[in-house]
Amino acid sequence: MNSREAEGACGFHELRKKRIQEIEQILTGYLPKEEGYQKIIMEAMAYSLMAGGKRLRPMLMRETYRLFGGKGKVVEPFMAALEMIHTYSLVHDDLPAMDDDELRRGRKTTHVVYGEDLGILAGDALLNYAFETAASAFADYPDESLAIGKAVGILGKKAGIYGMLGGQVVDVKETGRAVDKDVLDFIYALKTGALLESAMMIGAVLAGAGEEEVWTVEKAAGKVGLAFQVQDDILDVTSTAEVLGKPIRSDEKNEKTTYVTLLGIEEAKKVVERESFEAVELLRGLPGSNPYLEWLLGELVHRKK
Ligand code: GRG
Repeated sequence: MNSREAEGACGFHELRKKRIQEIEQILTGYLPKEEGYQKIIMEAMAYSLMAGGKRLRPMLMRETYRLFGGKGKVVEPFMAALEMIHTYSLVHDDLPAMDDDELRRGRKTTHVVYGEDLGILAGDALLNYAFETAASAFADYPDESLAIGKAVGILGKKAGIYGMLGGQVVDVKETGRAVDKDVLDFIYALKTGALLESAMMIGAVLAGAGEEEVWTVEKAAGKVGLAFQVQDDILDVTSTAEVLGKPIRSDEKNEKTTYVTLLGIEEAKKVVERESFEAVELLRGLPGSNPYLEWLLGELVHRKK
């Protein structure tokens, strides 16, 4: 990296912090009021949603929206909705019936704080409220209802049985058994890739991108998803719980096949580099440009948490 690139990267690091703060303000604004007899569920939703995290999905959504020239606020309810869905998946994944983890985003997991019953309900509440939040865009941005309808469809499909949920089903069913690379790729594409695809596709759709452009974005985001998950596999064996804010060696504990167990760390690193590079190349073929988005995708290759 030369000095000019280093200066630019430093600026991007600062910009990333600012963007995370902006996203957290948006999330706070869309959380339900903590009131009524059921108040505890709103508290549990806020506890899990506002626990930190990289805010990658809403960030990718807004940067893709900007890539296609989007300038409005219609993307904001979708940024919040997607982070709610992502958080619900983490809350449920940590439950005793799934990975049974006590640490997430550097804090006690939701079921540890609120009990298993409310942990389940907090995940359900976040999923349901995500769609209430996304649907609120119809009333708030009536002139953009066609794109909003498409975005809601993408959100539902990519979170559901043809997306994250479907991937999690195969993951759970295959836990404790060795799987081949085709099945592993299926799990990764759905469990991890689908939400990242929805982030970037929704950003594109809301900014008015055409069908072919949205398809290119989906393909690029699929590569980001694979790179992201393989890096997750690598960090699970190379990092620490303090840095990750969640337990390490969880794949070994859960007897899961990963890219590291199949290919070894060095080959897995090459996959991360290759997929990220190809994702950026695909985005560069699109009409607009967003240097911060390109930098962010590069950062994911070298991420430490
Ligand atoms: C329970 C339906 C259901 C799905 C669970 C997402 C998921 C499926 C499980 C979480 C565990 C896991 C390793 C998922 C793969 C995707 C992934 C690496 C999620 C963590 O995302 P980050 O790193 O988390 O963006 P933060 O906390 O930064 O938001």
